[in-house]
Amino acid sequence: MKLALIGLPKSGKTTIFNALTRSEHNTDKYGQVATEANIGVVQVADERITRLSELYKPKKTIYATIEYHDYPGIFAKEGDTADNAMLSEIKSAEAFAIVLRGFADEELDSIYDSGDPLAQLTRLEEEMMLNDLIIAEKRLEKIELGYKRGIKTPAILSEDKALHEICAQLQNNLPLRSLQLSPDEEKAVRGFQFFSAKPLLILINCSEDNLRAWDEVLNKLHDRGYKAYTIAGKFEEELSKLDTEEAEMFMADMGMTESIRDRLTHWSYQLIGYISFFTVGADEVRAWTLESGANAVAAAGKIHSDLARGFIRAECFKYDDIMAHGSEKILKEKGLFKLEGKEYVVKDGDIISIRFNV
Ligand SMILES: Nc1nc2c(ncn2[C@@H]2O[C@H](COP(=O)(O)OP(=O)(O)O)[C@@H](O)[C@H]2O)c(=O)[nH]1
Ligand SMILES: [Mg+2]
Repeated sequence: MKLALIGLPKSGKTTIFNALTRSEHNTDKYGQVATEANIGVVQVADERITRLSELYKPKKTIYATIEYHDYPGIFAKEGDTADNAMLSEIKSAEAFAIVLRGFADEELDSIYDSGDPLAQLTRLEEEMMLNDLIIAEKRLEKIELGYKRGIKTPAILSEDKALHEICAQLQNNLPLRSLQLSPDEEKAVRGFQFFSAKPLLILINCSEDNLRAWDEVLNKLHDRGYKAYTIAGKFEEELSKLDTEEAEMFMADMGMTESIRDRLTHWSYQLIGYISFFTVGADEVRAWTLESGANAVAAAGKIHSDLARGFIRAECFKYDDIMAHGSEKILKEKGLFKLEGKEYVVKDGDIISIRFNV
């Protein structure tokens, strides 16, 4: 999964990125605004993979990963046009974590308007919607020109219809996230990767000693349909530099039960609606991510497109069952080893082997 950290300059994106990836990128308050993204890959801690690996003793054990992209601040000032190449790179992420500055800093207030996270969010959302609107309108103009030259296919008509709905939504100041398109329309405009259609995680970056002070703001955000959380970026960055035992002591003091890595993993899986399924064997025990509700063919496609194309059946058993009984042989005897067809909806914790023929 690719998750983009975005927000206004100096909101604490790199600080949080450092905490997540245990790196030491520059977070100097007076430093130049970065021009390139920092990229880091974080393993998704999953005890089930650890235990499956103990059972199967494979040559390789592969956890799922999240790729974090820490982008330079965008939309700092009204009418600010960020570099288009960077914007399209940002939009290729599966979801955004928007970092809002909640920590007090008068200097930053004076440069970037306001320390009010809700105001920051509004400005980011407005800029994203404006960006989407410009792209949609430009495309509509091109489609019109095409009509004059006789280019009118069913796909273009779907796109045209979708883009009109999209423009209407944006002109009403509503993000595309809340617009329901038909499957055909959705497909026709998928390639645009509209900003305001992406799943959003809101992180209010604040001081570790007033996390609760944000409850009311969080409630407001939840009421408006956002998934929003507080994060003490600087504190987390310092924690990430300690050894495990020391870090756990500090976390216990703060009543924190999970590391920032694990929290962000859960939040982003929840946000996108991801589940995990596993493949096991003597060569490799591996975790895969799948959209909740997806079927066995989609799962096969995650592993390799050949497996989806030549799909015959999925051999399937449950993580809990293999842990309870200890061997696939016993699962077969007990009828817990199933053969599933294309339409089978894969569940979190399924262990799958694809039979295929290409
Ligand atoms: N007090 C406080 N300062 C922070 C926090 N997070 C970041 N900062 C400071 O804010 C400035 C900008 O942080 P940085 O992570 O570089 O922001 P970015 O531009 O969004 O990547 C740096 O001086 C950080 O030390 C925080 O949680 N509390
Ligand atoms: Mg930065």
